[in-house]
Amino acid sequence: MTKPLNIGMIGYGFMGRAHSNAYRKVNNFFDLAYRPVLKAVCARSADKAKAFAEQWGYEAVETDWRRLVERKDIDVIDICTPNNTHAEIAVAAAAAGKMILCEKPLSMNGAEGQKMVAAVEKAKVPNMVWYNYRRVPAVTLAKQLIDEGRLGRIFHYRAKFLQDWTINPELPQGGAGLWRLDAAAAGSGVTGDLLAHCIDTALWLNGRIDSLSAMTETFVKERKHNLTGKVEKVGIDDAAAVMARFDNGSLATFESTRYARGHKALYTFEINGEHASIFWDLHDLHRLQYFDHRDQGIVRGWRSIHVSDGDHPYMGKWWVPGLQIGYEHSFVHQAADFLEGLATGKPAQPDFRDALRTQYVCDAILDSAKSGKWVEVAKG
Ligand code: SOE
Repeated sequence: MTKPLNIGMIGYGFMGRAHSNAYRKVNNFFDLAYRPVLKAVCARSADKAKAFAEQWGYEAVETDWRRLVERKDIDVIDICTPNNTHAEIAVAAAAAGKMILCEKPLSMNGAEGQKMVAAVEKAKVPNMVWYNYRRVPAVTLAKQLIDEGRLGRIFHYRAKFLQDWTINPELPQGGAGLWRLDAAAAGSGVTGDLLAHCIDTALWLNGRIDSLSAMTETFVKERKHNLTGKVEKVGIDDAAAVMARFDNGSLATFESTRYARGHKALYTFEINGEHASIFWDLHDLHRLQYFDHRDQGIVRGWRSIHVSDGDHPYMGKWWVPGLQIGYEHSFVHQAADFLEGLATGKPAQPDFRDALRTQYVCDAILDSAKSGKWVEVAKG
């Protein structure tokens, strides 16, 4: 018998769908002690909440997140709202004793993130941040290969996340769908939205980042604001380029932009070690490229590992060897790991404290870009 875990979802956008889909599928593929129940969805617009509830199978709707948080029949609050609302909701949910799953980035900045960490740790409620790319099987395999020591000493970490959807200067900022362009709602631009993914993966695979130097640029300086109807200054970073030093002595470069014409979501990373290198590309997400210098010379070369066999991470739970899965499954895996963590008492990562480390790196990037100086990353 699985134990029901009642979900209260706040928000109904892209991530509301990705998480709801994960809750619906997870028990079909993973044997778990807990089973998410889509109890209630909350949105300010009753019509939109109702339509979402109908489409995804939520039992009830709320239009005020405070009511949802106070409901006795809700076990987990899932925060899928714009970044500027994460902290207030999470602190209230923790005080009400709810488990919290929060969409990335954790918060607008490190200071806000600290309050969220303090709230969940004081309330001792399970918590997690949805950095889903860790759970793409090829990325999890990269972690396994690194942890097994196959790369040896690591020299370089190189990551990029490139998009092109904000090049049009007529695109407004603010409101549903476009809050990512509004600094008041998002906190930052590509740094918190895209680089945060690269940083989360990097910290997981290669450890702490000690210091960095960054530049950012806002290419379109003014955009009409959807909420005020006026042309307003754009406060987000449209592009960021970062040089960083890891605690293990390796060097990194990170780049992110929404102005790379032709790239829709090109997240790539390459890691070069003493013995071996790995490369991963979100557009080809089921493959891990691996080069091992210890191979016999005449056959040495880059191997393209199709991460779809039963002994690859997570893959034994899906179809048969050779048949691949995709983006949505990374959320199913993260939900499975969270539920597994509840059962075993070994919490799934990244929890709020772990995700705060990414926030500190984001803060350092924005500070360095502003000051033009090399900066130390806050420790935590
Ligand atoms: C932005 O376009 C975005 O949707 C991010 O917000 C997501 O976190 C990323 O995974 C894909 O791109």
